[in-house]
Amino acid sequence: MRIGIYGGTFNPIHRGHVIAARAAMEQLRLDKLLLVPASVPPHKELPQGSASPEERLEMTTLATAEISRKAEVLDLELKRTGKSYTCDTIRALREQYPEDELWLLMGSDMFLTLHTWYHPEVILSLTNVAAFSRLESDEAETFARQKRYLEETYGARVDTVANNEVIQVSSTEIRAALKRNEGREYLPEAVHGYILRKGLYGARCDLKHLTPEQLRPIALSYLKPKRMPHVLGTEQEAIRLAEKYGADVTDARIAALLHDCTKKLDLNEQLALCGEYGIELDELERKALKLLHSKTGAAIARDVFGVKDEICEAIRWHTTGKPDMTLLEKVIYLADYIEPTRNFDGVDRLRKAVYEDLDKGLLMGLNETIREMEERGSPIHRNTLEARNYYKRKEEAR
Ligand code: DGI
Ligand code: FE
Ligand code: FE
Repeated sequence: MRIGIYGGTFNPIHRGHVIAARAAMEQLRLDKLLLVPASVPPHKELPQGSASPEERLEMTTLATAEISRKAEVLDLELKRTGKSYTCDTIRALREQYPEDELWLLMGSDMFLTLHTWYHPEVILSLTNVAAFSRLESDEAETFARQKRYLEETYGARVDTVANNEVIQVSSTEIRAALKRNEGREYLPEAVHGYILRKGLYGARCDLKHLTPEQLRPIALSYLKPKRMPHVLGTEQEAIRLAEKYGADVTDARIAALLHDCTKKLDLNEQLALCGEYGIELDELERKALKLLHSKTGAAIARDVFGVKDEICEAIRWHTTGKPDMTLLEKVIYLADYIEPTRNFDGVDRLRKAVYEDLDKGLLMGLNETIREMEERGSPIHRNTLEARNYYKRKEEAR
């Protein structure tokens, strides 16, 4: 495998990093890219008002949504105590990947001072180096000289990654912009949402009165990158269904954006939220992780975003359904089920039914869930069964 290693303070990670990372993946034909947020960078003190190491780790993870599915974030520098030295990181990664081709990525200023780093001979004996460079720049000659020096002195293998698009902005400038409530265009969407939600770098945002457009980046910041397309797809499907069946489009969008906001939490984290919000659970819910996120998601929607009851209820019932659902509840249940990235067997038949007759689609969806649960040997929740029986009787009465 060809593996890229991209370290940095990432305070915060921004579109300049994203573009550089993508250029490196493509030009070096990397099979994997490891992003390594630094804990205490050896060459500078972190400015006051910086994000914590954990927050920088989380933002870096969110940014991978705009880099590649092959990008991973490592916390090894954050776990190590004391200063982060690149040679220690490279030693650890070489041990983990003894047979692979490693490429340490860095900006041009870093590249030009590489021989002054702590143990450059160790670094250069364990990994190749790729420096980002702007074509048609006057640095070409300095670059070539440094490349030759490193090759001759350390037997290094050095390459360059052309990076013309490089966004001419630094994290320092972005932090200043965020303080003025600007800077959105320089940041991956979910990273910007995370900064607003946590009030990092002096950014301020009233979470209680958001339009769907304002809510979208913040909602994305709750998700694992691989779930983001699903939630965006659910928003689009909810708009179409709300328009077709006359539900409130704004309410549908807000419910769709928040419906899975607690999905990435594990069982203990879910149970802690249930305790905090006084959510009652039956025996099955206490051990079926997947049944908890709709309840905790509804609680977060109300508590953090001040969302009105109808929207919270739509989130609350999106996994199991229930008898006698409101129009908005049906729209969210079904948008979640048939949004464009869903691709299970029979999804097209279900899509067709949903757009012919909402209740017919709903019954089909409920039956499909029950069939799937039976196939997997998972216990079916009471609400799912009651919902199915209710809509079955309703159809028979027509
Ligand atoms: O959160 P999503 O994956 O987008 O979708 P969802 O909220 O509809 O969750 C789907 C999962 O929930 C799926 O893995 C099956 C599970 N689920 C749905 N109804 C029941 C259920 N699990 C059990 N045990 N019983 C149910 O009745
Ligand atoms: Fe869900
Ligand atoms: Fe979902």
